[in-house]
Amino acid sequence: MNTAKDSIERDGFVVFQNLFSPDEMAKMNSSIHNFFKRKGVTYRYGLTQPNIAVEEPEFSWIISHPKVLEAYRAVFAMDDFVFTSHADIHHNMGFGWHKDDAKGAYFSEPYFTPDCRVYKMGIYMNDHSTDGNGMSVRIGSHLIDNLTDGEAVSLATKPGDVVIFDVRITHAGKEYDVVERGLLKLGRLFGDMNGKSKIGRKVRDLYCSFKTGKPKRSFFFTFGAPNIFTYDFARTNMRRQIEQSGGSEYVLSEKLSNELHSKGVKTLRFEEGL
Ligand SMILES: O=C(O)CCC(=O)C(=O)O
Repeated sequence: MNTAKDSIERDGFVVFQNLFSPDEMAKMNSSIHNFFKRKGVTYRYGLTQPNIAVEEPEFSWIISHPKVLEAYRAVFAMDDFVFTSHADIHHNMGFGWHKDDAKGAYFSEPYFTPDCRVYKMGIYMNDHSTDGNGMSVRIGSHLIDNLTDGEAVSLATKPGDVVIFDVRITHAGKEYDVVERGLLKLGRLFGDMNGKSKIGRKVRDLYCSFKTGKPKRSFFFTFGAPNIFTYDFARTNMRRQIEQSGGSEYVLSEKLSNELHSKGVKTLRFEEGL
């Protein structure tokens, strides 16, 4: 029988169905909605909030949820793993094919090796079982150092399902269509090189609601095996999160750390700085 560990090591991802209840999904969706009413970083006319695990306690229950930890125990096939402190929420963000390795900058050693086991969880608020707008992956591409090899599949997730994927896998979110690309181009003509203007974002929000009825919302966070690959990823990713969020905090609250420790999961304090 194929275990979750077999699947993630062979394919680079595994889907767990119905991990969260409808009530839990409604709570998560409403937390993302309310958060973005008051805060968030506009980028390519979508909204994101990096470093949400450190900056916003409202999302802690998800990271330390017993079923989340059970799913991670299954993919690692061991109890010993570490929360990297990486977590972000997204609203109408679009992504082309990429790996979450910062093109190699997240790691200090060659990382296309079996010891690199840094696994991200993606939770999608909407039903992507037929629209192809959730996560797409190239099967087995976590073992390949390019963005083009591997059969591409769209993951047909429903609210409550989660995807755990190797951060080295080539993956994409919803790609921008011709109108959205046109909007970005128009913005650039007016000097908005990275789609950061709020007006542009509002226009795109209206377009997305008109096109799909509701915004695409998602939540991502990362755990890893206790080794150099995870520690490198955690530190360099935290630098990126701080830079993008404009914040300065990088240590998890005592509350979330203690919660994870009480369930046998390690956390990081970056005691020597970033
Ligand atoms: O929005 C998505 O579906 C994919 C997100 C993604 O690719 C990322 O966070 O690296």
